[in-house]
Amino acid sequence: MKSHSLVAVIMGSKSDWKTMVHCIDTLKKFKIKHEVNVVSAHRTPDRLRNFLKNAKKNKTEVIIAAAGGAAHLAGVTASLTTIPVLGVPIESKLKGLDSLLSTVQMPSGIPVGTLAIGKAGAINAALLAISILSTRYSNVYKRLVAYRKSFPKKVPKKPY
Ligand code: RP5
Repeated sequence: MKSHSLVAVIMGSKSDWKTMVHCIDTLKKFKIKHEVNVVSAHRTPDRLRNFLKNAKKNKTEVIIAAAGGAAHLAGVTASLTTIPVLGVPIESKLKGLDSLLSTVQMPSGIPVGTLAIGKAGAINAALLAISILSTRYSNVYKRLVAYRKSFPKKVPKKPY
């Protein structure tokens, strides 16, 4: 396993942390080396450029980018790198619909793998990153398979 972060998580604002903490918790559960930073495409564009320079140098394998409102962070990030970018739309004044559409509706050419709005998307972004890594790292694959096998125990057979 690499000593550098395999997954880099960025978010447009500190206010996104309450959602993205669920992404980080999931990465931690799977013992995935990761880093997390506040990086805004419109408020801190230089920070974004520096972040991507380091991600390239460190051979980061997946980037998770979360943003709310006019959420262009994932798209701009994807335009500046060939590292796969997963987007998490953060809940907003418009219940995250603005964030979802801003993240998911990329014109053809520059893809962003977009997850669900809010907490479910934050967790699934981590799980999708883990799935991507599992094709290369057998220890990650084993943890993912064990996690999937645990579902039947967690899901009751009866609804009452
Ligand atoms: C986006 O604007 C951030 O990702 C955040 O979801 C939203 C609001 O940011 P704050 O005004 O709370 O800093 O860029």
